[in-house]
Amino acid sequence: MGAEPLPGRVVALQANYCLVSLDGPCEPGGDGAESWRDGCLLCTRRTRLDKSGLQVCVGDRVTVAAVDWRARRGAVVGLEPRHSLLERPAVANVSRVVVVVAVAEPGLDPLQLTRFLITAEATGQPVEVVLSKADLLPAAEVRAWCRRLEGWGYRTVAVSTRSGEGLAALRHQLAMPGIAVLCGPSGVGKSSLLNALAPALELRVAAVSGRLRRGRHTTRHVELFPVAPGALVADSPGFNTPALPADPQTLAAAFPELLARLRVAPCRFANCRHQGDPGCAVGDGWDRQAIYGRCLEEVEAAAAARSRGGQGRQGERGLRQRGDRLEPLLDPQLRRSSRSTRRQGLEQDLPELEGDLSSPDREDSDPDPR
Ligand SMILES: Nc1nc2c(ncn2[C@@H]2O[C@H](COP(=O)(O)OP(=O)(O)OP(=O)(O)O)[C@@H](O)[C@H]2O)c(=O)[nH]1
Ligand SMILES: [Mg+2]
Ligand SMILES: [Zn+2]
Repeated sequence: MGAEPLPGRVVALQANYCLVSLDGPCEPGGDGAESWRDGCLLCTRRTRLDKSGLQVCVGDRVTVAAVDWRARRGAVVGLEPRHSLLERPAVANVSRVVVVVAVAEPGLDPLQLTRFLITAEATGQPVEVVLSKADLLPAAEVRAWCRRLEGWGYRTVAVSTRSGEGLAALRHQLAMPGIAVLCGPSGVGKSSLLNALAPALELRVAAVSGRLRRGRHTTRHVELFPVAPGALVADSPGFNTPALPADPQTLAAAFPELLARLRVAPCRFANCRHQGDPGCAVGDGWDRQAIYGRCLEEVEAAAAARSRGGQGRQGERGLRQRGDRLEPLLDPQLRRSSRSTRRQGLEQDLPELEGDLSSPDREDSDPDPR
């Protein structure tokens, strides 16, 4: 006690605690997930840290004080700036995002894959695709998928934990220093892949179910595991419908094949929708044009709804109904939120902290299943 705070990394969040791996040599996947967790410190987050508005996320670099070595407890007292952030699943300081989709069971939906890729692109880090369950489709069809996704601009590797195909290439990719996140729909085999690469981890997996062969939300929280010296991989809970960005420019920036065409020549109009507009440099007939169009419509509809919402408040002439009386509507910044609203806000900001290892958090329960 009283010693210099020790640097480390948050590897999982559990209720109001976080699991921190202190800096130093860590054994890559050596003795399994349990012993890797046992080597970490279960840390509280000091209120001072909370009051500063900073929220700890898996992947964050932190400092830990008040260490009780026997109980393997401590307190997070400092949070270092992040160099990148994947919003969902929430992981800080990611070095690459690996979007995993199955070629079958559940079937590959190019729109859903695109939504995962858009979230991944927002990190500004390299994005790769893993086509899992390659054993479930004829090799020629798997190759066709790979070529298609490479045409979108993504390095793609087909893998199967059943046949072993592609596992050596994936191991090589994940062994690069930094944090790689495996994300994608439930049931595509993310945890199975980690088990195949590091069998000692013994992560929980479960068979897909139902007519659509969907996953069962088996993984309940994000957790980092060492797979090679300096290399951590995050397993994450699958979900179905990643959110889209708020504005069309950010959306366009998430389509590498569109950006590649714009680099050759710009469109005539700065606000070009790239949907057959006059003077569009992107042109027609690109593979994801229709998918881009659907995403764009959704982004535009959400923006229009937001601006209508603003007008709506003005239309109420500054009054709102409260029970059976009208009261003045305050500027949202001045309004004091009710206790329950404040709590909801906290839950939204800290989805992981509300769950624990035994109860599902927001990450795994999809609000609008498809
Ligand atoms: N045919 C086939 N099945 C696989 C393969 N890899 C995993 N599976 C099966 O797919 C099912 C789902 O695997 P999980 O690893 O639990 O999937 P997940 O992506 O981690 O799912 P969540 O944790 O729910 O997000 C299990 O029954 C696995 O045995 C594969 O390469 N081929
Ligand atoms: Mg899983
Ligand atoms: Zn254009």
